[in-house]
Amino acid sequence: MESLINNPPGTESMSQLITIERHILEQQKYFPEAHGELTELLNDVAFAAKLVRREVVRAGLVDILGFAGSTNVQGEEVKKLDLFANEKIINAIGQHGRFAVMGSEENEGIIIPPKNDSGSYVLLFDPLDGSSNIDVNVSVGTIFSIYRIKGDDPSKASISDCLQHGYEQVAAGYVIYGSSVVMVYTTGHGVHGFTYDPTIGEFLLSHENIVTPKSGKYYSINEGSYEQFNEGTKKYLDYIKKEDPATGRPYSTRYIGSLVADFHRNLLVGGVFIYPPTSKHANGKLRLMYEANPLAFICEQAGGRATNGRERILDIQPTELHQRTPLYIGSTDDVIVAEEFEQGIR
Ligand code: AHM
Ligand code: MG
Repeated sequence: MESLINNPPGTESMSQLITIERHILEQQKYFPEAHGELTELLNDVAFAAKLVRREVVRAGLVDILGFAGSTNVQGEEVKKLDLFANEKIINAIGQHGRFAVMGSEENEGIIIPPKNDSGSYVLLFDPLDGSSNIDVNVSVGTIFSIYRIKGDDPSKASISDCLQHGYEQVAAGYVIYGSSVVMVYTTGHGVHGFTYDPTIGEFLLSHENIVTPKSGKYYSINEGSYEQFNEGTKKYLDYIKKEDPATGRPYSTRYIGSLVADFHRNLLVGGVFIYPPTSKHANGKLRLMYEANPLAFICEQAGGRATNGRERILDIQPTELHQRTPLYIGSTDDVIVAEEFEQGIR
């Protein structure tokens, strides 16, 4: 498939414009048993992302039209953006009957869509990640993960269909609402990124077959929590800041506090993102099913590595929907070094 990357804007011919819908359709050849369902449901996700985008780019207008939780000039209740995104995604995706069961970071239990008797897939998602950045015009994102249901009767789908290993994902992706809006996805055949063109309302292929560097120069961690880190993490932070030209140290800190944005940057230019165990949160803060698993699938597909400091994220046996996990993710060599400190090997 031809890529847009080398063409200055405006010089591309129509044959070079590859929409996400067309790209997803092309990927269908890898799933002959799926009869186009996976294609349709990935397209549903891309559509829901457009709805969320429409609202995210108007976020600052809440001040004019009414604060979240208040009533706007039309007399409607103004929803917090993350709750709005959650509702949009559930409605936009749930109505087609392609998913038998869904789970959202914003909902305590599983969501059974109204027409779920024909869907053979499970959708798990974080509708708007990076909550502390939502109201201050800093990038936020949507993360999603897709599995097949375990049995063959969608109407019997239950929480056990949601609690599958990360390696059982059939697709995963994220949308970053940043200086431009980008959707990245994998179906296990490479990682592909699409930039939203608001003039035509389409996601266009902009990053084909993303391969993450083996090592980078960034480390991303909330160092404000230093006192809560264990000895391994503290030693790692001392190490990564030490001058050593042979290993490219010191690394630079980059931490936005929006996982999707931090992950996306490191995926493209290399580096490591760490949310370690802390004295307050022994399993870190991030959620296995909504954040770690989908990003781990993408990262591995791009040639990177994702663990909890000891074990591969995709091999962790989930026991609950909102389970948390420490996360070490990014360029393989950088993640291995961070793990060695965590394990006390260094
Ligand atoms: P959220 O789901 O409430 O938005 O929390 C997840 C976010 C991630 O995007 C980010 O990596 C992390 O929380 C930042 O947490 P902290 O403020 O502890 O560094
Ligand atoms: Mg989140």
